Amino acid sequence: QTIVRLADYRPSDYLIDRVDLDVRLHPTETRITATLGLRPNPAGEPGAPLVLDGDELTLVAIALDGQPTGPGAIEVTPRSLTLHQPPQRPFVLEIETQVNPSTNTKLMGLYRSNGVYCTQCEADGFRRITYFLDRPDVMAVFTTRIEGSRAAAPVLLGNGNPVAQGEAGPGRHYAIWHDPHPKPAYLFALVGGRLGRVGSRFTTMEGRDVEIAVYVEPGKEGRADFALDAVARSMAWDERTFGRAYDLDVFNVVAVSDFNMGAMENKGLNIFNDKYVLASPETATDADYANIEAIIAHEYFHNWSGNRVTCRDWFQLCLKEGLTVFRDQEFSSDERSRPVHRIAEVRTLRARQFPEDAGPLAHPVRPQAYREINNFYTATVYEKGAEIVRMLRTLLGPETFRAGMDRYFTTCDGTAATVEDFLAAFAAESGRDLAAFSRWYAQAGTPTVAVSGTYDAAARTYTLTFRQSLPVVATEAAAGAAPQPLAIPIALGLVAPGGGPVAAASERVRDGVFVLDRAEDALVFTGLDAAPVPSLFRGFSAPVKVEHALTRDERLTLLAHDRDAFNRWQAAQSLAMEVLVVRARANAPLAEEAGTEGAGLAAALATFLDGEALADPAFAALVLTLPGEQEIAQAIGAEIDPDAIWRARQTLRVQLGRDLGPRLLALREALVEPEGAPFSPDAASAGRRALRNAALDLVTAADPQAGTALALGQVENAATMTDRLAALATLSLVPGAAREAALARFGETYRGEALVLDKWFALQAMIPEAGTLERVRGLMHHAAFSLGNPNRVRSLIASFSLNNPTQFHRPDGAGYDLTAEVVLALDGKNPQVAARLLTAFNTWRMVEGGRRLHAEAALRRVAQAPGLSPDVSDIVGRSLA
Ligand code: HT7
Ligand code: ZN
Repeated sequence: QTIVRLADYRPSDYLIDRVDLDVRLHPTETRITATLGLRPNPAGEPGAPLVLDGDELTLVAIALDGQPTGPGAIEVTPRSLTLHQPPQRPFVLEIETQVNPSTNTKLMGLYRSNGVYCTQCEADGFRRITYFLDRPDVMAVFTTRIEGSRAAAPVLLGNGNPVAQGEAGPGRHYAIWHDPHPKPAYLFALVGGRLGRVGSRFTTMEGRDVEIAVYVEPGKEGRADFALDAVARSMAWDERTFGRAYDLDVFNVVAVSDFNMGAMENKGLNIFNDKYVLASPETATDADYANIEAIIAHEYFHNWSGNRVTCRDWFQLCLKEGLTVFRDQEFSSDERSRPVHRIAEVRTLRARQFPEDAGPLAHPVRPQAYREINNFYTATVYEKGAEIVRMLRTLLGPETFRAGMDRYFTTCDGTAATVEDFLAAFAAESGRDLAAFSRWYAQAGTPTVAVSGTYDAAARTYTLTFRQSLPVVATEAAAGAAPQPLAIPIALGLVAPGGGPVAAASERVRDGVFVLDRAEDALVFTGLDAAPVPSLFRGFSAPVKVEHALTRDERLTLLAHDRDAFNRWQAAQSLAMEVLVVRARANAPLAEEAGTEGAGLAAALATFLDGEALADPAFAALVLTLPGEQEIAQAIGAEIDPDAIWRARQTLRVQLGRDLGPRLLALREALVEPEGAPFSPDAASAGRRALRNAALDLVTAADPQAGTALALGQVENAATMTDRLAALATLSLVPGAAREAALARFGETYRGEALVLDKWFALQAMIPEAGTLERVRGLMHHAAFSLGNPNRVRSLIASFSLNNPTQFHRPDGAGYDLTAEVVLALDGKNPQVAARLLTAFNTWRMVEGGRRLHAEAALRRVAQAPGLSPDVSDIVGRSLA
């Protein structure tokens, strides 16, 4: 397996300006004729051979400028087609290939999902359709003729605008699509199948009348309306917020049930995992609605951040993904509740990206080397990449940031850009030197900022000292070079001990932001009559770990009085974390109370709930949610015992449930939806459901019997899938006949609903009990389960391996064995999904010795298996390095 290095980038020797594709769809023998308009690249090496990429293709015919190629002129290997002496002027290559969409289980290139022909070309799937210069800096204007059976594929969709359609012989028809915007091959797509449609129109700010449509499995059109509406809202938001308008006459979204990721931003033809399109109150939870809205927005926003301005090479992936995640987060914050959304973002970052940054798969947001690019669609590139863009806005302020974005879009429109191009736009707009800031892209690992505060009563000053330390991370490209200080924006404020803001000044704080851009620095506030309570990293202004020894009272002050909602939530989390870490480190037994600290937290939460739970139920639900097991593990750092963590968390849940019980029950009553009230997936309604269900969960932890009765009633009578599933999840934690009967009934009720059964699989796979492993093995034989469908694998297996720490890390190693077994069974079918599952071992070096030995043995078994895919071989190699 070769290593690709950023430092080795050089432009392509040839360019492709125009591609005419003629695709004759057939279940097993699809023929593709590609007519490529090529020319030597002035920036390339003159006279170099033309090497086109290919993968699992059958070459049928090839012609150069209309003539057959002479003997020895071309050379075909399994992964390439080389033309040894290409003309040094513009020329045309016509290539006919054949592929089999029905046996394409990798779900890359052209494949069939439920009988629907569809494509996935990012990152390198187009080479599985035809031989091509399959790299993002080769951009062409595509015209696609798609021909198929009228019965099997009445709907034929391509990129761009439709230009013609008609008969193509007995029982066959065709459609021609033309995309005027030059694009890299990874943005190519086509769809052919029997599909239902919902549609609407949107008039852009430039006056373009756009036809929007969402295509789904026939009969499920009623579940596509929310997604359709989300498209129109996304279009309007991008115009309002970034001045970006849509640029084609049609925008199509197609939902398919077999998809390796969430969705794909193909130009004018977004293809989605149906999980992120289909929604009805009876089948989708509030979280599903929020995800659908966010992913629809994300893919739509790529039309500018990714498609109009694309990436020069795959090292620049964060340029489109980090920026687009930032844009979709902003959209969701505007459409929903900003603080609640920010907390959700940070929880994801801490649960997924921080562990990645601390483990063997750590890499910079812009990696410097890779073996398999498909393994770099990571939380680091996406989520930390988004945090970098957010920090840029915090550093520069919203106006300059917006001006920088405008400059970036304008100057880079139609190009394949780099991170340097992106930063240059902001440097030019702000006049700032962004050198220290740019290190965020290059240095892996989560920085720690240690803070201490001292009050000098005589001088009436308060001094905050900050010290940043950066982990030394050895990556594929570098053996762990000494990291350089980063520019870290610290949004901060001071709170008076009894609440209220403190009017103290420091000239180094501008618009509430102090920039720490050296290893150590101090900030002096003057004119203070008493020691304030510092509120630091407001809104989580930088993706760092903060070491700041606040007292319990100071944290309680922030929880009660800080004007920054994120830090109020953070204060409650920190109070809980202290209790959890102490108990887990001490390997404390399961108990009914977590000592005086636990009681103190319960008392603080009681005051908080009394004061404002009903004013903002979504926020209150988050305040009541304890840090997750992964996050507690990160806080402990080494020699982790996942069972001790679970016991610590469970003990605190029991105590909160007991101490807050009457309040929680009263809140449940107060938040009941009036009978017959119409369903709304909006943030306020979802927040009320979230608090009711958080209350149910804690009440049940403290009193399983009473909680079971409540939960059983809710499972039976719930009006929404949110409430039904939440009650079932609560029940799933109480062993016994009631749980088993409820699970069985749910499974039976939703027998024909694959996406609902996925929730049922996931919930069972996450039960923190020794019997879960056998339960999962049993469910692998369920009629609805299939290793061939990524959603099923993610629901059942990945939920177990990634979201059930006590059972994945079973002391006997059986959780590791199951995961390794599935990875190997899956690798031959779908290497991308297999490799992603294997990342569950990311934390293996952090667990205590006995488990560590088992994990290492399982990883070595995977490593030694014959015929591993590059995907799995890359992950296992880095995990063991
Ligand atoms: N840009 C898309 C990434 C993607 C993908 C990558 C590898 C293999 C399959 C894939 N499907 C989609 C999705 C996005 O981030 O918008
Ligand atoms: Zn994306």
